Amino acid sequence: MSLRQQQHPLIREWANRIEAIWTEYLDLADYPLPSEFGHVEGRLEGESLVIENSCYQAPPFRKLHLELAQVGTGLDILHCVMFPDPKYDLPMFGTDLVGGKRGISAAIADLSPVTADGQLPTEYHEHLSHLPSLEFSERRQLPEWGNIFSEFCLFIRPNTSQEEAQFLERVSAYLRWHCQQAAKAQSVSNSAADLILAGQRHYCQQQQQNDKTRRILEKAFGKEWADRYMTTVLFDCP
Ligand code: 18B
Repeated sequence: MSLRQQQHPLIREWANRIEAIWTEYLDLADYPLPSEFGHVEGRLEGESLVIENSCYQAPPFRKLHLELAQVGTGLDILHCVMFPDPKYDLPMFGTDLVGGKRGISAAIADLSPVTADGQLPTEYHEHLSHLPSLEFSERRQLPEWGNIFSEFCLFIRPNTSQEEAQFLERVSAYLRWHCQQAAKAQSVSNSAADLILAGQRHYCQQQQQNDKTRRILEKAFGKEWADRYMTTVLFDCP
């Protein structure tokens, strides 16, 4: 049985949706991850961790990464990042779901700016600021490294199935819009691309400071592996 079948229903549904939207809008080709990182199982200090990675490339994206993970039999994780080719002025789409039998504790998704002024492209800002505002009973506070996220970042603990459904609808809308914008993106000058690349590097460096992610990887695979994984698979830069 695949890992996905055993995971929290919201994780399974979000993973299925991400792949369906990618397939609908993008021309997917395999992205070769180092073979040791496709399917990984680790166990140190009695904590087992299973990771399943899917990775694609599709213009104008350099890399599309979807990862499902399970710690022991209790903690389920979905992680996904879309890395645009820096020749295009596109934000970073990222999402993380963490939870288990007692429910999802963290549901996060954002379209994050990478330009020096910290602003999303005008069309993105315009579109996102006109979406109807949503009620969630529990919004969560971003950590300090999370200053990379936009004002439209959703970070909640869903407390009802209705809130789960509302999260899923809104973040699917983010992803669909992003794919539609990407399809018509025009490439920028080399000097603009250098700035975008620097912005993507900064995004990755901030994400690498997530100690909650790092600790789980370290417990199952050790410090060195965890660092290599975070800098070459989760948040790498060309
Ligand atoms: N992440 N997450 O991806 N993380 O990867 N994640 C947690 O209820 C993993 C991303 C983000 O409060 C938690 O507190 C593991 C992306 C933020 O300090 C755990 C992997 C984004 C927080 C994990 C993984 C992102 C967070 C704590 C690799 C956003 C809150 C759960 C498979 C675009 C951090 C909780 C804080 C939390 C674990 C964000 C356990 C192992 C792409 C902001």
